[in-house]
Amino acid sequence: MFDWSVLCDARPAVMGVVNVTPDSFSDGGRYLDPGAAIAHGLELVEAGADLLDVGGESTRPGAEPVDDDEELRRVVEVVRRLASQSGVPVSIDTTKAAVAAAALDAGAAIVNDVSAGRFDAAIFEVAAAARAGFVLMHMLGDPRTMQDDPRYDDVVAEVGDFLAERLDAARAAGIPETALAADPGIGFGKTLEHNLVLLARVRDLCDRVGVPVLVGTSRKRFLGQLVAGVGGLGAEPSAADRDDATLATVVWAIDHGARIVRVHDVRPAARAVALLHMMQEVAA
Ligand code: PMM
Repeated sequence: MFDWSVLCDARPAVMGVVNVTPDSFSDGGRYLDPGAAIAHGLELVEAGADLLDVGGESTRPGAEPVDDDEELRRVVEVVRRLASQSGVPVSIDTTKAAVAAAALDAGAAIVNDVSAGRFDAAIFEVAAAARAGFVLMHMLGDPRTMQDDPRYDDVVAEVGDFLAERLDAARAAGIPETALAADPGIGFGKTLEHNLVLLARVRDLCDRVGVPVLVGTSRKRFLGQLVAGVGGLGAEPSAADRDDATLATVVWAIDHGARIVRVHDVRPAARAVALLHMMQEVAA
């Protein structure tokens, strides 16, 4: 049975991203070949990843959905090989119960669902039956429309309410408490300011949800906007040039209560998290 406390109680965990997609905003097309994706996953573990997140459907704003067969074709072999060879738990980044079931069968230990069970209700039962871990993420609407003028009265309260409600639904479907993690969904139906407020108040969110919080800022657009705009540091950097800004948010999130960070560039994040953990121990 998967238990988050084993992975992230003593020390925060770094989740390395393995996108087997042609169109992810950050690394689309680079690891579409299963061999390349597997090699990349193994490199991320070498670089210090505590777990790997394999995804076969891009969730970037405006992305077109992928059907079950295509998503299965992309991810199952990659999950199977990484689960048996990498030595770390593998999560499947999907919103589909059929894909989650096949990936868990192939050795995945966690379901990472950016819809938090809203797109395919059966996904909770699939995870419960496999005694898998589950990440519930907040998103406003769906990827096709989420960035069309997102609005909140109080983004932290509303994201917290959503996660609390979805956590209850997951518990009701039989997923044990220790298997659950929650994620504010940075960039999923949020403006630059919404993302900033959620990060600034990630501690409040941790207190609210009572399960480990995962934060995924890696290479996201708002980092480029921040560097160029508020930071006044020149033109907006491309996705591949946002790893330094990502690192700053990783350190912030961990220092404010997050227990899992999802990143593309694992090595600096793993080093920063280890260092931060040591400093927190000394300070305590
Ligand atoms: N971000 C992306 C995809 N999956 N899952 C979780 N739990 N949290 C995230 O922030 C998240 C995610 C988009 O990034 P990618 O296309 O580079 O994988």
